[in-house]
Amino acid sequence: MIISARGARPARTAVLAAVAALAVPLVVAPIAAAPPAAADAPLRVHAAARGKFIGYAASTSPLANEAAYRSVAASEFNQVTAENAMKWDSTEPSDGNYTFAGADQVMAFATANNQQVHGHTLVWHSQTPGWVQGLSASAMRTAMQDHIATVVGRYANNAALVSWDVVNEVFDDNGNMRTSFWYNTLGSSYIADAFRYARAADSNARLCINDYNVEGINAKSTAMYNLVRQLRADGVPVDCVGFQGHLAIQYGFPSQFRENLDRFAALGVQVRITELDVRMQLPRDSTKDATQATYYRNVVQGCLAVTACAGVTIWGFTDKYSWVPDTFSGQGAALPWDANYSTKPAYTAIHDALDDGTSPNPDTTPPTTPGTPVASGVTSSGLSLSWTASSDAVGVTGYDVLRAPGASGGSFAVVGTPSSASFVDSGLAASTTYRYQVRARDAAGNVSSLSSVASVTTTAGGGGPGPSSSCRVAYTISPWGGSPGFTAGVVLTNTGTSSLSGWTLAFTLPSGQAITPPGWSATWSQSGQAVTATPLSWNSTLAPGGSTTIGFNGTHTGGTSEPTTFTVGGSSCTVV
Ligand code: G2I
Repeated sequence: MIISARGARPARTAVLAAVAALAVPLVVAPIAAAPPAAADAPLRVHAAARGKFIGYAASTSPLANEAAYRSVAASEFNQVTAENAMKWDSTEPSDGNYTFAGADQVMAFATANNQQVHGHTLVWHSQTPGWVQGLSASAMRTAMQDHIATVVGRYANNAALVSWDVVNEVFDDNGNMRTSFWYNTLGSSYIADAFRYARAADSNARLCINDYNVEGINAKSTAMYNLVRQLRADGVPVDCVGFQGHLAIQYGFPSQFRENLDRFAALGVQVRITELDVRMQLPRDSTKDATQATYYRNVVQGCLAVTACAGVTIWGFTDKYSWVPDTFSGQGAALPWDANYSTKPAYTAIHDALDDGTSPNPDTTPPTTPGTPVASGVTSSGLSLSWTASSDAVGVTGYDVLRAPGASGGSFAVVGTPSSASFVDSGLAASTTYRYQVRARDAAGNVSSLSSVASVTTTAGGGGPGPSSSCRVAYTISPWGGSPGFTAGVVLTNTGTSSLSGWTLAFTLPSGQAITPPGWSATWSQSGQAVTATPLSWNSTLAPGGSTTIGFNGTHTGGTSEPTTFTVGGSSCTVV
């Protein structure tokens, strides 16, 4: 509680500076290699010990270019949100032309540093290109479907991506629906549709609705509460509510913050603070810093007190990169690190709220590096890996298995999290080289260095009649609660060794099911129960290992079973 008592805190800045001087890529290990006093462990160690995430919003340029920024980001946080790089104007600036450089950069940094990624944001009135805003109702709905299917589908199989802000800021401060171009064109139904399209594209990611000025109990948060309750009653897949937390010391701390989290938790959703910052009138002084610190502490303690609260994300972390001064004239200094990466009382407050004595001696030592994985039982589509186990003073809780396509190039992504030192991989392409690495983790969230890389080439397969499968289909059907409708998502992957161009996917819909045109990300047609999908220009070529997510809405007369056989060009695909 006494935030000014930590005279030794500047040592953290020195540690970080030393880390910054090390070669990238940075992992958590450098800080733990010379364990500081237990109470000086980074935020992520304490947060993990409490079962929460502690996140930051990543700014594209310093994440790519600035060692000091990267070192704080890597060492202090276990979750990241792209501040701008996953928004519509970044990912689909013109109709059907997708660009993922910034989004992929955040994914790669997160994977290298064992961080989860929260996707932000799919449907918003801001930072959405003009071409979307002028569309007719049916074209706008199709554009939304296509955008969600493509952006969510891109990361659906990436274990780092754990959640999405599906819709953002749908309310005015008085609790009325915001009269955005979305609402004005489609009415409020766009909200439920967006969640259904997102679920169809990724059945695992947690799907969130997010807003500001909803932290306390007020007209806006009550409107949000009623909307979430209704959506869930209608069977709409809303899993989570994000409270942005853009606070200002001159306006006071939101009233009934904890009670507000509690009432949403009682609806069965996860809650989280998604964009925390606490601005002040400049210049800073020690009194304002102390008030700001109490706000940060209150938010973290509120989240800790509510089981359904998953964690807290800070909107940035250094005053060097913050949206606040550009938006609120004369205000700023909103973040826990100043523009020179020195910590402020706000940092100490967050740290000490997370480290409140329930974990008096946090484990900061990572497990030893596991051995290089060794492959056995290699077939045309799968293999087994095993490796020499890591050791840990407290105990290894599991491993991450990372895989990259090809003998070189291609980035590593987590494909499995076994609890012991072996893993079976499947769904691989024949005659294809893959690289594998493993790392170990312990209960406190410490992660070992990555093992050396093993390269494995699958066998040619064949032997039986006909060619081996060179496509894979993951089909997801999401029934609409209370109505005879459903949304279906199909992830089609080229598991062959050469590019797949101008493909035609065919399957038979179970009887009683019918497609409601037009579907998205493909040209769909149905004749009897036979369905075909042909690509659009942007997804007509799938490179080896590449995939595309397509989908459609449909109706059923009671049954929502899935098709069992899918073919591309007449050859059967593996179904997962
Ligand atoms: O406005 C604060 C946040 C409120 N909740 C949703 C968040 O997504 C939002 O983040 C801010 C970013 O922090 C800013 O960085 O969203 C702003 C856009 O509404 C972002 O500002 C934009 C500037 O307006 C653009 O001029 C600039 O090109 O950032 C862009 C990239 O730097």
